[in-house]
Amino acid sequence: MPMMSKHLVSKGRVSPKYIVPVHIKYPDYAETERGEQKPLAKTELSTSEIEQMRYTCHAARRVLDKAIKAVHPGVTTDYLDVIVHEACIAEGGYPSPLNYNGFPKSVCTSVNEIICHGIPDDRPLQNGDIVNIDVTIFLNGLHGDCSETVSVGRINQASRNLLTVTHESMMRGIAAIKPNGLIRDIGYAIETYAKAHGYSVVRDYCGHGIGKLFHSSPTVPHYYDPREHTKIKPGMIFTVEPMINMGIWKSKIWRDGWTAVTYDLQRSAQFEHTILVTQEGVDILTLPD
Ligand code: HM4
Ligand code: CO
Repeated sequence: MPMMSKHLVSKGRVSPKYIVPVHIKYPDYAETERGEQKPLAKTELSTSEIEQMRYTCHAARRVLDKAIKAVHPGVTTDYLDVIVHEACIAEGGYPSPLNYNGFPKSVCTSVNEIICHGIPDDRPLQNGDIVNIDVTIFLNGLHGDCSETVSVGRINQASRNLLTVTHESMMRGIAAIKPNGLIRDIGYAIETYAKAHGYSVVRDYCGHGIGKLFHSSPTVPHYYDPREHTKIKPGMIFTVEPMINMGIWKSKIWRDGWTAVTYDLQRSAQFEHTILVTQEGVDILTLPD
């Protein structure tokens, strides 16, 4: 074990992967372990598909809530993976991360300085940690995506503030969504709020369109990008998932090729909803019922 401060996450061991029963409908990448096949030219959904999307997104929330309830000091992120894997199957769905571009597990679990795409392993969560659980389920041919960062046991005031500000920045980003407005309005609202609290916004990972594909257009930056002129249209479905850092925005990736960690090893938090743009405004699809 290398010398490491107790504040830092060390990499645990990754267990062998689980299988999904054959009665569950798999996304196209499940067997190839590659990305998604994109000749799905039409990404807009019909009215009935949007109703299906509401169901899928509610299922994602139920799965996430089960995982959050399991978070306690001493519990491994592997155990959270088992909970999410089984809960997705119990909903009749497939855990979207599993085999997506070779991702080895059914959920992303990102502890402390991990920004996103943490791979569940055998490291027990410690009192004072923060952990983001990012759940995506593929159900009825559609993906639904949500995440929360929660405390493990008792966390300090600085971490509590990070969680509060990160959640509020997501909600302000969502509130900035206006039909016929611009995608960049979202990042403007998030960045303005996060910076006012002394935090930085991750630039290397963005929100994304979601539906028949796990990741599609539009790309949704959580920072202000003045060059971005994409219009927000009714019927669009995408995620808002700001990653907010206590230190600088820069990131690096572990040698596992997935785990994104803050460059300065300070903590990062994230919250995520899948949203539908309506004629009037916005529907948050991944709220609890
Ligand atoms: S892969 N979560 N997330 N996340 N990918 C396994 C679990 C994963 C992602 C991801 C946030 C934004 C974008 C993406 C993405 C391509 C470029 C292949 C479409 O992979 O955009 O992937
Ligand atoms: Co992701």
